[in-house]
Amino acid sequence: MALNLTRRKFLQTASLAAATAAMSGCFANRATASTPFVKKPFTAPGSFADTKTAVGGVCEMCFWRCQLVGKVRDGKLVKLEGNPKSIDNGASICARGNAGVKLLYDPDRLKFPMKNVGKRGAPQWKRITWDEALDECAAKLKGVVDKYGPHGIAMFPHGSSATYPMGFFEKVVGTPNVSEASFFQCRGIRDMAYVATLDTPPDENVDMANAKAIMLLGGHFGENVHVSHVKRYLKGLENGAKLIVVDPRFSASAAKAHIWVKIKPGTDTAFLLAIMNHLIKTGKYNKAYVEANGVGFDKFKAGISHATLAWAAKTCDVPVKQIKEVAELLAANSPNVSIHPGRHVSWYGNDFQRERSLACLTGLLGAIGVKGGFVKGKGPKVGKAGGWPKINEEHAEEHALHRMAKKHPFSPPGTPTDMIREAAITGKPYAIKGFVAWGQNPIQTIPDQEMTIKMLQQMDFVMVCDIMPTDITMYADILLPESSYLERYDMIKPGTQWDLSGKQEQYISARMPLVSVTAADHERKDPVWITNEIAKRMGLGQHIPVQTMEEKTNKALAGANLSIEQLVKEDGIHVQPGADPYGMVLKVNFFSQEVADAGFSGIPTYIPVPETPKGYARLVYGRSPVHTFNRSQNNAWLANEMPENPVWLNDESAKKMGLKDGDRIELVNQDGVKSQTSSVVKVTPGIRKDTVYMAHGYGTKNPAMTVAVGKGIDDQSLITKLAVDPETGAHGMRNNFVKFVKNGKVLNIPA
Ligand SMILES: Nc1nc2c(c(=O)[nH]1)N[C@H]1C(S)=C(S)[C@@H](COP(=O)(O)OP(=O)(O)OC[C@H]3O[C@@H](n4cnc5c(=O)[nH]c(N)nc54)[C@H](O)[C@@H]3O)O[C@H]1N2
Ligand SMILES: Nc1nc2c(c(=O)[nH]1)N[C@H]1C(S)=C(S)[C@@H](COP(=O)(O)OP(=O)(O)OC[C@H]3O[C@@H](n4cnc5c(=O)[nH]c(N)nc54)[C@H](O)[C@@H]3O)O[C@H]1N2
Ligand code: SF4
Ligand SMILES: [Mo]
Repeated sequence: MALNLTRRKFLQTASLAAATAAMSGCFANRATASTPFVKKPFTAPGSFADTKTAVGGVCEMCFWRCQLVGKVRDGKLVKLEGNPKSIDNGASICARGNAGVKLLYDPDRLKFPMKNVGKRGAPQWKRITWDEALDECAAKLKGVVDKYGPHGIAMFPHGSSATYPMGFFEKVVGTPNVSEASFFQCRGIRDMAYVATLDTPPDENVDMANAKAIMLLGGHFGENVHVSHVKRYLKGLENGAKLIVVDPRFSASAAKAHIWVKIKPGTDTAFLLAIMNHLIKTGKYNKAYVEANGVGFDKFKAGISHATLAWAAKTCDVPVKQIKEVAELLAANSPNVSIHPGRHVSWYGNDFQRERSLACLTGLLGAIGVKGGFVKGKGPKVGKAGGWPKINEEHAEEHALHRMAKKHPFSPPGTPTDMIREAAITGKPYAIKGFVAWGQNPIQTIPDQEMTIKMLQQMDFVMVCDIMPTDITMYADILLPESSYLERYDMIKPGTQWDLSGKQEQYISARMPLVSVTAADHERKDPVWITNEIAKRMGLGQHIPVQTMEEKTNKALAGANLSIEQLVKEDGIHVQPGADPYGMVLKVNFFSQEVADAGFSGIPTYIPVPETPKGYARLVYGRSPVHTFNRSQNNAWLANEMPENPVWLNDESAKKMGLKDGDRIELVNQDGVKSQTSSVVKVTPGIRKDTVYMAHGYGTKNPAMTVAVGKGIDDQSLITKLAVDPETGAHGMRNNFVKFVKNGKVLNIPA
């Protein structure tokens, strides 16, 4: 009772303070967030000694959200560093994090609200006022809702700035047609498969730092860069962990591996089933854990007994000896093994079963709640803030396309992308006529660009809120410029740490502006302001939960007895004692009745992928260590590091094709779609003959991205054949095949 009262009082004080702060700033540009400086600057090296240190930065060059400080000289941000107080990334940040400075001052950034007076896809921009832009967005979106219902709107969000508007569209407007890139093209399958198997989504931070063995499927750490994640992985290797990397390509991780399994793409589930079958047959699994916590183990055991080493060797094109070696190595180090759950897992359309297999293997080894295994660090409690009331959520649920069609019962939150696109194009089972992209670039993020463009062209209205003129902005009717992550209050980043320092600690950081957004040459605004202004104009202003980003931040911090002011006093990060991450026991659904009842295989099953047609190789993709998807392509510093994406080709194949390293080429896929831009070949023994590889995110088409336009090849433009994972409705994107084109001549790839 007393605590509740105190908390309530605290909340009232916090929102009062925030309201006062908002009032005092209401005549200036609304986004005039003051920069919190520390009184005694952190030691700054060399020429940065004359700078002031701004604290409270949280990076969003990618979604790992490392904690930053900014070096500011004469009001200008000149350098970013890891916040030395961070127990997560520490003082380290990656190349992309560093280059945030260049994004902030990129002359190509969106500056003013714009109206497209040309065509979608071939825009002609006219600068308009915020009032004009907001009036038009609200009127058009309301028009769609009035005519077609709330489900007539689709929203494609991604990133921290999109969470507030997403709440508005889902809960207040009431549309289910929200497709988040992080779920449907990234990790949604993984999370749902682990929940079906272990009752909880995985923490990517499997305890690699304390593992005796680590296994990665795909997972190309070093190219996939998330600072504290990579630190854990490297610490594990430093401590002597044995590394198994399963990848058709000699990735940065494969280069560090004790065993590199050069697997045939798409066959990983067969590989995992054979390992599990071998461990069971030879009695080398964790019987104690399985007996105590296994569900449906006998069914599972019988159901995978066909998966012999010889079968998998043939299916996966891997020697029997090597599969056995991997199984024995895992068994010898069990239970202290990190079976990494992966992150980008939307691969082939058979991915739910692979992710279930990974979770089952974790359980079979008893690698749960133990050092080196599947653990979940307990983070600190923070308050919820900026949550919209559930005015129309019921309407949304009733109109969710996958529920109406009784499909994809394991869909992650939102609606499967493909169902939204289909409905929009066919008008069935209902019309979708209003489109909002907020922090997502669906042109390069979602397979089958032609379908995406068709969907956009049939809309009555398209609104895009972004910071850079990426390709999706070319399809906007109204384009809204947002302030960047370095200029706004935004989100809370809590976390936990036990493996790097050995101390069990938790932290709470909040994104604060490192520089002021106000300037004469632009009119960027933050997502709370933009969303609220649209809500008011749609006649929904009475539901607005917070007035400003600062209020939202303070409210969330109040849940941890903190405030912005207090956090600044603590140099931007509050650190408190943590909790023991070990000891967790989870039951393991080896056979899942729930999955079986939904009409799928309740025992993890390998579903074969389409074979590579003669003359082609399978196109797979991954990360450039110095870029984040497409979003960083215009960053001059990063573009300088890797201006285009070389296409990896097996050296023996290259020789037969007459291609040399560095030759300029184009690609053409199985549907005759040719890349609109070119790149160079990287000739290497480090890739299978049936596979070619390139980094994702290149090949920008928008001339407004003056650094990036036309550089490298857009992998997505060649992914015309898509797969949909039946359990989740998420996309599979690696069932496309390409040939090389040199000087206009199509070159077959030898088998
Ligand atoms: N072919 C292929 N497709 C893929 C992938 C792949 O590897 N290959 N990867 C998949 C994965 S794992 C993911 S997570 C997704 C990523 O998908 P996206 O998130 O769509 O990828 P980005 O290219 O980063 O595009 C994000 C957009 O947000 C904008 N943006 C950046 N910061 C802000 C901000 O603060 N506010 C606003 N309003 N906008 C901002 C950027 O300018 C850009 O237009 O793509 C998926 N799709
Ligand atoms: N620098 C940088 N780091 C990033 C990002 C970024 O944009 N830039 N994005 C972040 C995000 S959102 C995500 S989701 C992650 C994604 O990063 P990951 O989760 O590591 O992505 P994967 O698709 O698992 O890994 C790509 C690797 O899979 C291999 N591969 C292709 N097909 C197969 C197959 O059939 N089987 C196996 N075993 N391997 C295969 C490819 O050769 C490649 O080496 O990266 C994150 N980190
Ligand atoms: S990993 Fe790099 S880009 Fe991602 S949040 Fe950290 S510093 Fe920023
Ligand atoms: Mo992702």
